Amino acid sequence: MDYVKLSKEISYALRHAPWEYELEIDEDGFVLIEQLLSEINLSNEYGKKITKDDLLYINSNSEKKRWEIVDDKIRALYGHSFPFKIRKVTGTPPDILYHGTSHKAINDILNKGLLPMSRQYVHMSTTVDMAITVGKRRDNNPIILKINARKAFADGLKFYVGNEYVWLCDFVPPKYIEIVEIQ
Ligand code: HQG
Repeated sequence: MDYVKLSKEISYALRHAPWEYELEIDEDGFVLIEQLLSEINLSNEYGKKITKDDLLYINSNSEKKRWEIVDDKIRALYGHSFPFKIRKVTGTPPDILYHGTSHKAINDILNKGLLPMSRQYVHMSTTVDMAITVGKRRDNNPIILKINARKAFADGLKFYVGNEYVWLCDFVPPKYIEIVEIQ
């Protein structure tokens, strides 16, 4: 059973293309597990019928908590790109957040700020290590940015809760961003 492949397919459906799976998605990003599974199981791609237990297994064994499963519903906690912007809960962020990015993007980010690009929100990490992991998806030697979330929040910027390690913003202006020198 290829759980990595299944995990990617579920995240793809919940974050990027609910319509491809004929999912009704509510404004908080939730869909009915039954609806999702009946679409996933149409293809028989995984050699067995996928059940809610498979989703619970993936979510509890992943180092990143990508989804939230509540009763008969599931949603992605971050990463969305479809045009209808889902409602996220605002919160008080940690004083400092981090963002791992590429050498290619750094000048634009320092000039224009962090933009959501193809996603609904800008994603930030609570730890340098996680920001390094995120940044390595785009650059072998990523640049790590430190976000002065305390100041930005005090100035009225909204922060939204992703999960324990991920915070979201609509946009982060350059004045709250500085490069972290990694030893
Ligand atoms: C960059 C994955 C130019 C930004 C990850 C990033 C994360 C700019 C890229 C989550 C820019 C967007 C999200 C600007 C930002 N000019 N480039 N003004 N502002 N950028 O993938 O944060 O494993 O949409 O630095 O691990 O990299 O899938 O966002 O390089 O948690 O669960 O534009 O997705 O999670 O890239 O990653 P992304 P991200 P999963």
